[in-house]
Amino acid sequence: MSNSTDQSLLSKLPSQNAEPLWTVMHSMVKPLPSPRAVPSIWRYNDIHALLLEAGRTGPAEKAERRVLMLVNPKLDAPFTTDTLYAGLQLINPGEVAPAHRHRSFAIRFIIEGSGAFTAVGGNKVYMEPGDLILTPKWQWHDHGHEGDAPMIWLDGLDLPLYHKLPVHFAEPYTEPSYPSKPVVDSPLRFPWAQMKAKLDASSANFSLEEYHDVATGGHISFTIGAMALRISKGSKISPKRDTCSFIFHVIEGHGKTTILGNDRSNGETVAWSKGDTFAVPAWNHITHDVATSGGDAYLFILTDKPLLENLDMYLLDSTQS
Ligand code: 1HN
Repeated sequence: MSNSTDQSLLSKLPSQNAEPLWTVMHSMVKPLPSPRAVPSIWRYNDIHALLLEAGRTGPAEKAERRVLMLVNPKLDAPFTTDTLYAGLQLINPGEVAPAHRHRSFAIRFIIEGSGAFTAVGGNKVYMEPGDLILTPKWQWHDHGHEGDAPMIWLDGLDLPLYHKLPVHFAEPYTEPSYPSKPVVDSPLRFPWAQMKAKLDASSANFSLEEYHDVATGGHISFTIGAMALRISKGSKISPKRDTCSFIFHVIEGHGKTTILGNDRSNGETVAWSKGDTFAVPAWNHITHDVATSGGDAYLFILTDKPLLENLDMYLLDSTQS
């Protein structure tokens, strides 16, 4: 087609709400996975101080949830990675974070404090540091605190997905708390002692365990998965890259992670210690390196692997040596 015929054709398209694919094909269909998120770390020391400051200014119900969102520097809230949201939430003794339910799936990984509970679907589950607690979609949930010091946890949700799939919504409950009864063993609570024992049962230089849905034995949700990783002191591990993005939260220990982009050129090394949270976008090469001094490192990991598997978009880079 000559240039002038092309121009003539192009000029007729807008009125038909049509556009040529051939001028944009290469930017629309990229040669490699192309996450928009970049590697990023949120240091607990810094965010913790800001969260405590937020905790000194007014009750939780004022703002519904007292959360500092961990926002990827290349994206807007609620994107921590392209698919995952994380935030740090604080509740003070005596406060109630009022009951609501939403179409997104949520997890909480407890960082510090004691005496607070989350009530999910009528079951009141007390939270202890290291616990993973699930809030399946559309379950009424509220948080309360019967202890005497601020309680802090990491929230993880699949919220970013619903920017491109805008069918997500939330409903408030008519009362601040949904009627609930305390439960000791909940299928929604995964105590740290149990997970740590599984990780420690291996004598290899690392061990990785997924949290499984108690009823199905599969992933904890259709969208979000959770794992825990132990890396022995003095060990360096380089898992193969895949199409998943990850949020790592340091439970114990210290080390550093090198995160390299598609072509291994735009690398970044983040040094981490207890309480820090860092984001790794899809298709990045990573190496975790745990110092010889100190103990083994324990990391909690949030991933979008279930989502990618359900979409048949999970791919492991088999070319990596
Ligand atoms: C939510 O319901 C909670 O229940 C925390 O604690 C964070 C972020 C976005 C949407 C809903 C909670 C949230 C959230």
